[in-house]
Amino acid sequence: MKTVIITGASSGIGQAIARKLAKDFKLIICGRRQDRLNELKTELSKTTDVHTLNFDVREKDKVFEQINSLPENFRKIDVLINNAGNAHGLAAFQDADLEDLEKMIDGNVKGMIYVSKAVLPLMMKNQTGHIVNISSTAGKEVYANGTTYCASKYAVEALSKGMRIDLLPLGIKVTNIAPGMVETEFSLVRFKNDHHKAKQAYTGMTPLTAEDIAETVYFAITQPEHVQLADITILPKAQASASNILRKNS
Ligand code: 8X3
Repeated sequence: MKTVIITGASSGIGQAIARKLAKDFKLIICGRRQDRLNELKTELSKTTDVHTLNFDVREKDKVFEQINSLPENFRKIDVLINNAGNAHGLAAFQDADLEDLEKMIDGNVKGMIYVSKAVLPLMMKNQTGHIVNISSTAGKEVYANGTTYCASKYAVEALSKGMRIDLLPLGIKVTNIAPGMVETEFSLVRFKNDHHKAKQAYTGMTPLTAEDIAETVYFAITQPEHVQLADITILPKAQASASNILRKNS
């Protein structure tokens, strides 16, 4: 049975991916919140072997230490799902909090680099493997008040393309998945726990769910060995671009 490592698995899209993959894969679930990882492990252990790793992708040393400490039966990694990432604040560049901007570069870009660099030696030995990077439509199109979130996701797009080129001789596939609006804790984090603002983001329209993205990830990683889905953009029916959203009664 193949082994998949998923970052940001303690909630949202990462958690939905773990649930979706449990019937066919062994899982290494990584996240910042050990209590949530434990709950998920208890749930999914009924179906498959699960190992938890507790780190924030921004903590370089911890990322390497934890991944290097994987037990022997979890060290042959077949699939890496780089899912961890967040938006912090939605503000004009001149007004945005510098710490928020740093958090997005540190987590969404540097975190993805750390995890990939830590996992790759475990994958490279096999001459096969698959990396799935969760990007965003914010990596395709810049929108007002989103400068640095968009910059971080543009970087994810570049990392996906660059990894696909560099990992070609190693037999490792790279898939970039760019979702539009997905209702998870994403907006709650972006709006700093303001439930009203978070809810407003999806008013009058039906956003994607974390499960929709999990289905897409499952599809991408269960293709025949010779098939490499390079880039998938997934939108809700009611969204055509960052600013073209069809809302009822608007
Ligand atoms: C999340 C999608 O539209 O909020 O990555 O940038 S959006």
